Amino acid sequence: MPHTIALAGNPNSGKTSIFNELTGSTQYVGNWPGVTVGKKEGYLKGDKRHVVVDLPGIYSLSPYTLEEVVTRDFLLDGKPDLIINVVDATNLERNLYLTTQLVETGIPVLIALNMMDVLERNGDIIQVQVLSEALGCPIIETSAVSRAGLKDLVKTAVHMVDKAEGSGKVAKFSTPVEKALLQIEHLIATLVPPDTLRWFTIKVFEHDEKVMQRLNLSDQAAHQIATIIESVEKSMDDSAESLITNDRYEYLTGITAACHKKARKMGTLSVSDKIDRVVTNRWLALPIFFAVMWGVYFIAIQSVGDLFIGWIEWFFGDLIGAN
Ligand SMILES: Nc1nc2c(ncn2[C@@H]2O[C@H](COP(=O)(O)OP(=O)(O)O)[C@@H](O)[C@H]2O)c(=O)[nH]1
Ligand SMILES: [Mg+2]
Repeated sequence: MPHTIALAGNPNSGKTSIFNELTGSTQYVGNWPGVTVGKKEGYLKGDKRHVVVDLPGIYSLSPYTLEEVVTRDFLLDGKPDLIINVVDATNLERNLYLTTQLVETGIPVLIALNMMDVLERNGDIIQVQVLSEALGCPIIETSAVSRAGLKDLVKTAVHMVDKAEGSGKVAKFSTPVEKALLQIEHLIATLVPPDTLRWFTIKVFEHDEKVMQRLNLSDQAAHQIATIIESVEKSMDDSAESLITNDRYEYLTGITAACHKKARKMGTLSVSDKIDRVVTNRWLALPIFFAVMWGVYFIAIQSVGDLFIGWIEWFFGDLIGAN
């Protein structure tokens, strides 16, 4: 049986570009069972021991879109040996929001930090070692268009699959949320594989209907869980789902603040920033202001004004005066 490597990430992060480079002509294109979401599969080039699957692009593992459901069902039931999480380096925080959820599935995660060419062109810097340690996942910097880093990516992926290396570090939430998660964990621990327990626990806390159906809890357990969630929602005055979202972003902001330096050079300023720089310049601001005011006066009085006066004279003098 070949090992399975799943490519997961946000839409437009470069999954399909990387998939094409990894699999070459061995790819097979079909649909996921029962839905019209495209599925691409193929062997690693020259290596029939590893199958790569290109998963649909998603922002989160919630149950709201078909793509999210297809992806999470595949991760939980298809049991891939490794996830290559393709991360758009130019949109780090938003992409890592999904990464934290992939790590929770208990499947080992290798990050392909893609679009490095764009990041470098912008002059931004990501301290990859710091990020890798914070997430507990190996990171390979890649650029799918120039193929930079792809050989390293394959080598590391195969190594991780062979060694069956463990999963990354899970995000920590605020104390009241962690307390509730611990209580829920005890109630569902015997119902799910140990590796996936963190993921299921968070989903139960978020009232994820699909997960609740799947777990088929006893009435008593369901009631206990409802009470746990209600008590946190009441004390924190927020819904369980948004507590998780907010804590997740807070956790990520802490990580990215430590490893991501954004350049703000003249060459990378937006057009409106560039205009701002000129019109608010200490020496140029007043002359520009007077020039603009003179321009407005000139247009209003000289050209448009003359035109109006001409019309009025014609209307009263020629048209009415003639009668
Ligand atoms: N500059 C640059 N563009 C990339 C890179 N990877 C992918 N792209 C481009 O980004 C777009 C989205 O890529 P695609 O592979 O379709 O993303 P997917 O939605 O994750 O499958 C395409 O136009 C790619 O050519 C990269 O590393 N650098
Ligand atoms: Mg794609």
